[in-house]
Amino acid sequence: MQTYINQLGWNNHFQSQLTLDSLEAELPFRVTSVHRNRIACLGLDAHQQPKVLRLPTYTWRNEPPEGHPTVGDWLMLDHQLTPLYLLERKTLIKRRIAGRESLIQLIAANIDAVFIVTSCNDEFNLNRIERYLALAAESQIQPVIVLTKIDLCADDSAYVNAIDKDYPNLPVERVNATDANEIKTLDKWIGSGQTVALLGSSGVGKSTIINRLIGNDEQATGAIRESDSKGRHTTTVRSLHLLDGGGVLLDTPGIRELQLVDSEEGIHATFSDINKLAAQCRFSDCRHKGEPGCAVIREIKEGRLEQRRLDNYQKLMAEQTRSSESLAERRVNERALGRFYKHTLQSARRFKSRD
Ligand SMILES: Nc1nc2c(ncn2[C@@H]2O[C@H](COP(=O)(O)OP(=O)(O)O)[C@@H](O)[C@H]2O)c(=O)[nH]1
Ligand SMILES: [Mg+2]
Ligand SMILES: [Zn+2]
Repeated sequence: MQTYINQLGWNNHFQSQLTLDSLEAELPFRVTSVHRNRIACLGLDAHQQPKVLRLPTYTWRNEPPEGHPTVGDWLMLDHQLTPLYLLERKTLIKRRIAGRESLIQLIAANIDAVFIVTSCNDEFNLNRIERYLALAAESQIQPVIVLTKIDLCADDSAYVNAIDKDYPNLPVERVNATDANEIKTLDKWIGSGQTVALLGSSGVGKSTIINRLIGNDEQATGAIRESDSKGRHTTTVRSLHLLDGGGVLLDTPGIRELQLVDSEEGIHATFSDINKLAAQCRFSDCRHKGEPGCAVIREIKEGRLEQRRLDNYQKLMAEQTRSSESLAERRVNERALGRFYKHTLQSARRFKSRD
């Protein structure tokens, strides 16, 4: 029988990181939401009772961005419920953010599958879907496309075909998210102890799916008006939701700008067909922009590859290279700054001890 903690997603990957001593003296808690100044966690206390804990994020103020707890993380606590350390993550979803000191934002940790939620209307966008696919592939997370609002669409086959054509192995589920019966088709992706993150634009039905699956209206839902979207996003915080059957769902607010960072392998994997073709180009540094003997352009001319996909591949690669470069630069600067502080601190101490 699965224990409560297993239902929350605890498994061997985490257990194997602990010594026998820490298994006795420490308690694993899972981070269920992250707010500006605090995080919420769920686990069993020293009396084996389920407990919701709120901890100040202040504890991690000196950690680099990747050392901060994010939704889905496992955090070890002592029996007094003081946080000790984070366990090594199985998977991590992150993005580049502009104009902030840290440059990256952790979106979620320890995710087993992502539902890329998109609706059968103008919101549907293959370029955006490919962005999510690259993100999932980078962390080797199973992607599932969830097409919502099929009840509002006369014929959804065009949307299904558009995905099938380029990604024949990618599972596509078509649902009316407001219908609890139809939503059952998603159960097969959410085994006990599995954690599934729902990603996609605002208004596509992520919170609606979660409410139907957990059987109550825990998450606020609603149509958003893009024209005055200020504060109108119904979901504002990332949060985990435990299903009766034992699966865990992660709701996210629509992410307006999902900039890729450290995702080179994920992008390569998503566009592996173009990669294979590129190996047949006459020049090894072919940019597929009209060079002679270009296998990629030949494929486009013969109608077997869409120009759109090549464009998006190159765009995502350029973006990820840019973000990864500025991130690397930032890390070097941070290390240099660390040395600088240490140095001035030491001279200040020396100075002090002299007088
Ligand atoms: N008819 C219909 N309405 C839907 C469907 N999915 C979501 N909605 C509606 O779309 C609006 C936005 O849904 P919400 O779950 O808040 O989207 P989120 O921003 O992705 O969490 C709500 O009014 C939902 O009732 C669907 O499959 N069919
Ligand atoms: Mg929502
Ligand atoms: Zn080429």
